[in-house]
Amino acid sequence: MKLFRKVLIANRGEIALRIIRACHELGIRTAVVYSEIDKNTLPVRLADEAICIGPASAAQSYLNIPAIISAAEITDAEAIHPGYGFLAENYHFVEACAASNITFIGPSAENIRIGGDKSMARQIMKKNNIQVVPGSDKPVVNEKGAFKVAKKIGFPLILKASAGGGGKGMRIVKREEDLDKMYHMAQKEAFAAFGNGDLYIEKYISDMRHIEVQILADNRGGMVHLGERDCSIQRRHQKLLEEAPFNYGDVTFRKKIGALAIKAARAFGYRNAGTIEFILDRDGQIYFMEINTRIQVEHPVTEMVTGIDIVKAQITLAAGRPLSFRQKDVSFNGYSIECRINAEDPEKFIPSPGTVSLFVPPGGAGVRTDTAAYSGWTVPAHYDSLIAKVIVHGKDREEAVMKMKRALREFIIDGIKSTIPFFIDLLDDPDFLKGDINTHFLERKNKKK
Ligand code: MV4
Repeated sequence: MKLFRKVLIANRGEIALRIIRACHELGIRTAVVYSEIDKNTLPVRLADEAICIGPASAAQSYLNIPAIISAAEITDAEAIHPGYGFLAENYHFVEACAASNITFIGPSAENIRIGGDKSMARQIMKKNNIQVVPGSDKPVVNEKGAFKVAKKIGFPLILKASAGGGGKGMRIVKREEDLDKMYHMAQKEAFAAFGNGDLYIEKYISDMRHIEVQILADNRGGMVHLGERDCSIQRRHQKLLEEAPFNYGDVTFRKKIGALAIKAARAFGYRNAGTIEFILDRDGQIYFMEINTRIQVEHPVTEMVTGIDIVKAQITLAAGRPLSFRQKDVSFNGYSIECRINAEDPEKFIPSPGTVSLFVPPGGAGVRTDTAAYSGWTVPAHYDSLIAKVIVHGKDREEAVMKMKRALREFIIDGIKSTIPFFIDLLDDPDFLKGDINTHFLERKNKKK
């Protein structure tokens, strides 16, 4: 029996193409939605069908739930893959799919609702004896509540938006006298961004590493982890480079953090593909941070070291199939690094949309480029500026770094600015080469200049 006859892809760019490829390898027909400005794009060309759902503005196209449900009905698609961003973590969309008898390729609406409520997710972890950073058990109701928690955990602390992620509504508070002001600033920012000003508090962990674990879960309680990724190289809360495995980890570390991730995912009753994010502090303590209920941009590094196609797995699991392998069947081979190439000024990190006059992605052994760009394509200013992901695989970190350097040097993107020069510089940094990185690596590197 076929998994699905046809899948609708409710996304654009490289991830839409990634999903089209997975579907076609599974013998599933594809329909893709697109906005007016995305008419001349590769996903539109390569899917079996394409449906225009509105103008360039995401609110009127890729976020337009009725238009997307209609597109699925018109094309007779049985399932929708949301990709990442846009509607991927909108549980109302999952409910709208269910109401129209369309399978949502992803976790349950409840998984997504809880995953989007960061303070609630924290509480669930605490109840299940999974270590979280000391902090508030619930969103704090006012500055008085914030002071109460601060008395208990001390300074520095960090205020985070319950509805957040991505750094909006986040503030580090170093001293008691700053708390009142920072609380109100973070709350205002969170409300403006999410329509919800709830804040929770954590003790601030300095020099943390961001380590996350990929999970796959079927609908019958079967669950495996696909190992960890180090996503510590970020700038303004945007991940820029990810690697797998964690360079300073070993088999014991992977077993420990993998088991922890499985325990966390079980506590959520998790289904399909997901990621458990952890904070790793300088003493090696592991704390739960968040659960991500979508396919992530950086999923290819895990695919490279495990040989498992995570998007195909998502589709198979959403069709109700059980996992076809067990934890002991998951093996880890070599080292992988991903660089996110953005259409941005590499020094100022401001968007650089425009027409790509020449586009020649790198290739060769152990190099994968996930992109929907081509020579003559115009990068629209309406969406995020990711235009390509270069992913390499080598026998160890050193080989992967060398491979990435040579791949980025041969990558031709003319007509617009890209972040390639930034990565070529980063890959020569002595501390990066030692693997001595954390989430503040780039801020410090910038100061040194
Ligand atoms: C933290 C932290 C320190 N302690 N949590 C979470 C989302 C990610 N983008 C940044 N996050 C952090 N969470 C605890 N308990 C440090 C960061 C962090 C950060 C925070 C504020 C401003 C800049 C930052 C840069 C990297 C990491």
